[in-house]
Amino acid sequence: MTKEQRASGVRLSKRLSYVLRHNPASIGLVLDDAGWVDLDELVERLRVGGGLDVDPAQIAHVVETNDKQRFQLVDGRIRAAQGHSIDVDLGLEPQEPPKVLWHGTVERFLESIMENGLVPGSRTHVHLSAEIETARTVGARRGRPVILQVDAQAMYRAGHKFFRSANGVWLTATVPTQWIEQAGMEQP
Ligand code: HQG
Repeated sequence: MTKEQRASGVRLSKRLSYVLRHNPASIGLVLDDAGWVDLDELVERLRVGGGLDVDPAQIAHVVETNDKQRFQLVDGRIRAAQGHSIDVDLGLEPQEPPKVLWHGTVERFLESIMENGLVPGSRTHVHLSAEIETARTVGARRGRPVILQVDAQAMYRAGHKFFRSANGVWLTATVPTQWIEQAGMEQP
């Protein structure tokens, strides 16, 4: 893959994330309750409503090669695996999380997080990861990453529900402060 092909794949992935997670209406698209839409319909709406000429094979390629496996393509239908701000029911079964899960954030949010817990913001869930490295990368999108350790097992035993998306992201409604501990701050 050339550098340009990779860049255009990333652009298309971002566009798909926007449309399938946050704003299908922006191109006149309607998702079903679980967030799925026909691939052919998506292609058509991207062309007519979004002024973007892509074919189904290009989208399938992005789905396959996406670094975080952000999309699912099954039986000619596509959806985002997680990350939604619009109300969709991914149909995930609650499951027992690992002992600890990690959340990457930045220092400017800490005071509020330590006061209010982790809240989903515009998304439907708080996003957590089983690997500390992933949390570091997520935090680093906004600045110097601060890693929070979530006592997921104890939270689970206290009755909180956890879900694992198709691409391995752990989702939960909120994380009250009592289960959060700061794991360490990156050196500049
Ligand atoms: C913060 C990307 C103040 C939270 C990533 C985060 C992820 C609070 C921000 C996925 C807070 C929300 C999600 C509180 C939480 N007060 N700030 N009480 N509670 N926050 O983007 O977890 O590449 O909605 O720490 O990889 O950063 O797009 O969530 O900084 O998996 O596929 O509020 O997005 O995936 O930000 O990222 P986001 P996130 P993709």
